[in-house]
Amino acid sequence: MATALKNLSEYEAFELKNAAKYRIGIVTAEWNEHITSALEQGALEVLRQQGIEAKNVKAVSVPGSYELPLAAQWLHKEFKADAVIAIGCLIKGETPHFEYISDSVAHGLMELNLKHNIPFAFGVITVLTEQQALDRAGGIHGNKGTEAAVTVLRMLQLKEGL
Ligand code: RBF
Repeated sequence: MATALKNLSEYEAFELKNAAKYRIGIVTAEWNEHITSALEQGALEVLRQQGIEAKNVKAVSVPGSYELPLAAQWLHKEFKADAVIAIGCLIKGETPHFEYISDSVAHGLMELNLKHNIPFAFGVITVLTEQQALDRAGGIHGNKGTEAAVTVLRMLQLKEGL
């Protein structure tokens, strides 16, 4: 499956079987939109390759990463998503805001995983520079949106196999 470096961006499609039946939500933050749209495209591409029909995928956007957990919960409750991919890009600035938002989103999404017993992927990149973000949005470190989509499908299959 993954390389020695656990880069799921180059996953082998055949290892994800019978994914077509799932309903998947994607919520993408608009801050650093040039990065988050590339991550979203990476996630959508995985779902398409896995044969998930467009009617079973709901992609919505929110203003910023801080809004991701609530909208992710709505995708589960209103759209009946079996799993949700939350996508955002936090670039560290000069104030502690970055830490507050990163912590809140990470904890908020983890809480949703355990509260609803389904995968809510942390497709949020938290970086120091824009270049680090570009490197992870289809650059030298792969596409973390692709990896988040592979992750939720793998988690759904893991649960099904238990
Ligand atoms: N949202 C992001 O998704 N990425 C950021 O890098 C980001 N930086 C922010 C920096 C400051 C100083 C503020 C006030 C907000 C920032 N936000 C960012 C927006 C945040 O996630 C949220 O949308 C707003 O705080 C409104 O709840």
